[in-house]
Amino acid sequence: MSKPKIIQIGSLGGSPGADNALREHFDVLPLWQAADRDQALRDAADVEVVVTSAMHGCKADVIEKLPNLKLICNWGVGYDSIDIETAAKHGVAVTNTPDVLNDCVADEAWGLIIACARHIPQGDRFVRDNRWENHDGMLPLGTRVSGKKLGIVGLGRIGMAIAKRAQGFDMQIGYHNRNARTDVPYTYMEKLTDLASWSDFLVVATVGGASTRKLISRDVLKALGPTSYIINIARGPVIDEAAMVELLQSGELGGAGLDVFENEPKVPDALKRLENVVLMPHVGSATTETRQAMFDVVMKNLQAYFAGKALLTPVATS
Ligand code: 8YV
Repeated sequence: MSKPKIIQIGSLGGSPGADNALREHFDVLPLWQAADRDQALRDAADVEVVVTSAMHGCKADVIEKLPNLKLICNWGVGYDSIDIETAAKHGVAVTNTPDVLNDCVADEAWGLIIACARHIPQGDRFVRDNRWENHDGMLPLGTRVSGKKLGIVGLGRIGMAIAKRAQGFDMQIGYHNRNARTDVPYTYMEKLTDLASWSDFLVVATVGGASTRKLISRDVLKALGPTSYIINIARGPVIDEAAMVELLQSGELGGAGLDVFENEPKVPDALKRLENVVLMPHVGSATTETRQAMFDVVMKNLQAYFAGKALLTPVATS
């Protein structure tokens, strides 16, 4: 029996074995390897399914060239790099991988909070460089985390997992969403600047895309102030990155723990030169267990589609 055809926009190399598993079950057109991308898409006019990821996305140019496209399967929860409006216009369903990565992304947010406040990367370098052994100065004092105030921008599934962990640190929790939630005991703040000036640590856990672009503006960062930290595990463009760099340089913002950036994988050199930041290469979901779980969701959606069954995790496209 012939295998169903799919187009893969880019490698799912972040999930070991995923590319092979797709090839085992499907007749895969690896678009990133095509010498002539447009020709490859024209030749694939009968294909109904595209597999992609947050990094590779799926733009209108692909959607519009595939007249039989019915489904875009995203390996990742955030789908801001997929042109949802064009997909909806063409009746194309989109699936993502929610929930399975909440814990690991929340864990990484906490890693960044502690790493920033307690200078973990600097301490590691201090020991490796033999500065401790040589009595060469001291690591600067850190900032207490336990008992402090944690602000969460975007109290969704990942935001809730971050808040749950904060309870173990005896923290007060405030949050900002478009609307207050009625099912949580945390303090809602309608104005983002109010949440920022209240917070010791402000974690960004909101969706990406046009609706949240530069939501964390210069004013919000200034309200956070010189003794507080911004942590971002969501999407780079949610923060006004240029303003953040300036405020970190001038000391008007205390520090930053960043897993995501405006133009990945480019990270501004000015950020790399700063001591009060901890930088990670967009790896919130990057554990063996979670990456496998994400791929399992992709596979289940593909299998459901080709079996004519309901999709597991469809995204609302309109
Ligand atoms: C990426 C992510 O999928 O799920 C998301 O939205 O950002 C990540 O899990 C992963 O980093 C590969 O791009």
